[in-house]
Amino acid sequence: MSTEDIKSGLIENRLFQPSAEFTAKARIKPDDLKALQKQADEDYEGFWAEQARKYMDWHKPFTQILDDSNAPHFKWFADGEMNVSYNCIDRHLASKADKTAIIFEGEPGDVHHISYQQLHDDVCQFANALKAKGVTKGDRVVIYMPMVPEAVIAMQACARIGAIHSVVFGGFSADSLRDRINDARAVMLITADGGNRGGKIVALKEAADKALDKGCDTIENVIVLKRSGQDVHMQEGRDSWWHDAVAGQNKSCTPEWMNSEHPLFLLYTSGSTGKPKGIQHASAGYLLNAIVTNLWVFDLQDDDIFWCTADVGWITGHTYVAYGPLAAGGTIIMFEGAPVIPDAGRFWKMVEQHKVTIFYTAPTAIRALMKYGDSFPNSYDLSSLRLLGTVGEPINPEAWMWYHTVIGKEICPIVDTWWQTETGANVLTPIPGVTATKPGSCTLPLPGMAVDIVNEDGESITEPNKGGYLVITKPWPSMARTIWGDDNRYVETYFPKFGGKYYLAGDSARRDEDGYFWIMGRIDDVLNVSGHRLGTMEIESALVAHEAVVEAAVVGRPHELKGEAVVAFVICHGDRPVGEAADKMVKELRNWVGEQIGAIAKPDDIRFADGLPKTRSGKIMRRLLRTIAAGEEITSDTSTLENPAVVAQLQGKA
Ligand code: 7RM
Repeated sequence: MSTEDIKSGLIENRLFQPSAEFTAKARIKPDDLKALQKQADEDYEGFWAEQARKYMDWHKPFTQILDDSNAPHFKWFADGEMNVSYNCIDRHLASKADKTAIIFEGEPGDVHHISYQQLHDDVCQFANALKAKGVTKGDRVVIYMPMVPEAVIAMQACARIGAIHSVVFGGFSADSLRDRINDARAVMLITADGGNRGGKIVALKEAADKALDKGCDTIENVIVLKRSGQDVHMQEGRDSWWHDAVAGQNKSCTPEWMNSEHPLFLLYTSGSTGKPKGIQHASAGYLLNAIVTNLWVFDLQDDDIFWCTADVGWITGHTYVAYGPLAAGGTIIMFEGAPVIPDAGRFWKMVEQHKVTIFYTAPTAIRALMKYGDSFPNSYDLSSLRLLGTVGEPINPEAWMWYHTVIGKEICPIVDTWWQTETGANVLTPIPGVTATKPGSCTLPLPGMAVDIVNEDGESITEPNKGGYLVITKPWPSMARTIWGDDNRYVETYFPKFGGKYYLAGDSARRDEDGYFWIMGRIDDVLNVSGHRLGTMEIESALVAHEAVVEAAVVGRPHELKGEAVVAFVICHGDRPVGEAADKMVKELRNWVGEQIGAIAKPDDIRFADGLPKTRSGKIMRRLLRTIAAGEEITSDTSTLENPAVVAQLQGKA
């Protein structure tokens, strides 16, 4: 598909400079960034090698840097040996044994601090428990847990002994869990009786039992953490409690020295076909980008309290909770619950209580909390905050400005970080003490990252504001190595064009006059209306720029004359408009979009609901919306929806 003339009707010109105070204390100042960029431009492999030596402890130093002999299955530092868990924990013990590594808060309000020494002991004990159950290097271990420290302990313990973990988000159904266990041929499942989420208990063990009953023949052992305390069924000979499994285990466990390229984890992510892909990451390269981005992008310093709100079931929870900040010696917050329990002030109350300095969340959460008004954030002391971040989707300028003024009090830089499960770590992002930001732009590539926007023929698009394919033109250490068990799918999905030379991100993007990147949407989210190509996200941005609208999703519906018709699903501030109010709002929004982008982009159909169907990680389920827009029967699994009730509203049935 050509993205050549994706219409771009929305140009945002506000520019926000980091304050002199922020820059003065930042790890990366303008000259540092220049030096890093210069070095990366001149000798890109040498640049990464230097970072790898500087920021990681090697058991056996590498002599090779990039190995492209089996491209696009690239290798980095391939003859080196190290251990990820050693680098996240042991590396800091001499200087930071008593420093808090994890501050945990459960949804019910229980708070627990874990020092680096304690984390070391817990990880070692659990690693020894895994070994006692026969788990060895290369075995796959599925982790299906609430957002509790034991989830990180389990991940780190796997890393310590070279087992490959696959974290399955606790909101996924039994069927999804079963498919992932079977695809990975996992030998062990680690779960909990239940977790607290949204004021309810998520019955994880019950779902796990359902999955296992439906045939997960490779699973030999199940370890169950007692968290919620409810009754669960324990199968003799297969299931054991976490506390029993670790009882009597040694608090030290020599790390298994792993080859740099040994798979650290699989993380399943949905593809366009529906069959989830097991994205496979390597050890050393992954950890390297995780460390440097925590230092450069989040400016993580010794006295910071870093709260990335992502669940460990997503890549963000791997790179900015479980691995990166620990490898950088930081203190993280882990929160088990939902942001609106007991009320929409929960995040802000926690920021005050734990004196959070760096806060990283998704636009969907920002918009949801913005909807509750300013009084919640205004009733807490947010003055500890010094840096904010967003990830997961483009942030609309209105939400950006709210985040900037109401949460950041106009003094915190905002890092809008573009990246993917497959990239392993941030790719396009501001450097907070250096880059001037524009609301809605993820700004510029990090040093060492070769990002471009190209046309159908793979030629760089230099004309400002012209859309094209977002590509990464050189390999980088934390890139995915393959799709588990399906090398061909990896090549076909990510290197299908341009002679297999460029990594195709699957997003469309444009660059403005300053070279800043603006993500326009997924390539498959491009509509063709009467021969005009329109990015769905552009129409969405136009809709949310209207004062009545909180959130919008736009999809296409087959149309006899136009090719595709534009269907918009819209969430308004306050009550959902119905009857005459709805008709009036439809007219108003159609005209508005007409003014903002052009008549061609006016939605043919606008539907209002209380929320959009989203995955638990906050991504709009576009495939489901397309089904609804086309008036077809829903056959896909909607069990993982955050808010199943809105589906009937969007169908016009409620
Ligand atoms: C980290 C994560 C990846 C997709 C990606 C984009 C979208 C992510 C941004 C963004 C605009 C951003 N991994 N995306 N970050 N779009 N601005 N800052 O989300 O694998 O789950 O999703 O998310 O479409 O391709 S992911």
